Amino acid sequence: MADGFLIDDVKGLLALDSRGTPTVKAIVRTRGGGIGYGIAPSGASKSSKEAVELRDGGRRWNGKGVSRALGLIDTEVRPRLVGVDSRRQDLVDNTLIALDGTGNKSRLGGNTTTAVSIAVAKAAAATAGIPLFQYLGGPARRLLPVPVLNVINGGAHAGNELNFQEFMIIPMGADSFSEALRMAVEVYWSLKGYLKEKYGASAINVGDEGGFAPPMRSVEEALEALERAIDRSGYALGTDFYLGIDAAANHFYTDGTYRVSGRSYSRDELIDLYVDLAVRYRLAYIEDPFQEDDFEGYSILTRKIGYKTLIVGDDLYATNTRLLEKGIEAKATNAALVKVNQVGTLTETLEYVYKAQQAGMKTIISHRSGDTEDPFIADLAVATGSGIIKTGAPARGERTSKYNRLLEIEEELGPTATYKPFI
Ligand code: 2PG
Ligand code: MG
Repeated sequence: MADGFLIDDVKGLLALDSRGTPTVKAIVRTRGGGIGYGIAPSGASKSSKEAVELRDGGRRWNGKGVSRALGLIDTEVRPRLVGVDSRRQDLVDNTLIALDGTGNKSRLGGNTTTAVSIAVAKAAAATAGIPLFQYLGGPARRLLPVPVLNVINGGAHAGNELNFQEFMIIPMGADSFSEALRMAVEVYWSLKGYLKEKYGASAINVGDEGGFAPPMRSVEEALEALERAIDRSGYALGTDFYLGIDAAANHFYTDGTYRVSGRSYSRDELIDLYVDLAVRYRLAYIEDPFQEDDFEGYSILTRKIGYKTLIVGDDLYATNTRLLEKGIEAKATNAALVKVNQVGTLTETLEYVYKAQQAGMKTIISHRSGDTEDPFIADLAVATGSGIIKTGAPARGERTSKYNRLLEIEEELGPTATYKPFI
């Protein structure tokens, strides 16, 4: 019986992500006939501290091919993993880490290790015949995550002049995940109508994460539009919905100055802007408000408004436990974003998640702007009891695959499923 969990085969295959960029898909089979696949997603606004993707360079695929990564799965990863117990995720991931031998996965590629790590977990769950979220999180997990849905795209994800990257709606007042999703879709559609009326038909083109990319210039304009859309749908801001932003501040920072809505801000002025926006627009979530090395800026903002707003480290931590420890020490944030491919293995990701939770931080399981049909993070969100997921607008297949999987999980859990506001 236990032999059924032994890894029988590991294969690499090219897949396309939602931007049409090649990525690594790994397929793992166990002796017991369990099959699992994993596909590495890919970011556009990356932290400098992330695991490095292995790309071919050269002219084919504009240098973004992954044939070297696939070759390494065949020649190095497969021989080391065949015969290993697929339930020993730690052993599998430590093998990948040792095989890579660098501090940032640059030899095997974080895309390679991410795909293989996820595929192994899925193959083990399939062999055991239990749902992935239960395999990863145990039988007691029943908290469905509150979705923070990015419905206006800016920054590196859209062709407009909005400096903040993401403007999100948060259906906090729902009683269940499925109700939250319905409420969010209603607001998404009402936003579409509002944007078309106010800015014309081209305003409803969408960005990388399925949110609209209207020709707006100021961040207030975007938040105003969300407030209007919520109101027009018959919901109330501050009870049914809250708002959130991912500033992704690395991208509008140079030499000590931030450029927002055509104005320059010092860090202290930017703190005042966030405090003001948080009050005016009921922000329950602010991600990456400062450039990725400014732990002090984060601490000040967390001290000021952390009692009612999540201050979330994404590029700040890059799913890296050492950076997280620094953040815990500095009381930099009250929440940590989680992206498996920022660090490159599931074991390191789980270590990071539980360390953050033990320190009293919320964890948010997140997609990437270049994502795929793989719904893995939906299961991961439930498995880790995170209570929050960030996976884009309720539109485009690579985003809806996660929402649709959460609907399935909610159905599977039946009346034991729970849904709780996070603030
Ligand atoms: C982010 C992510 C996902 P990217 O900054 O949080 O929304 O974007 O994948 O481009 O890093
Ligand atoms: Mg971010």
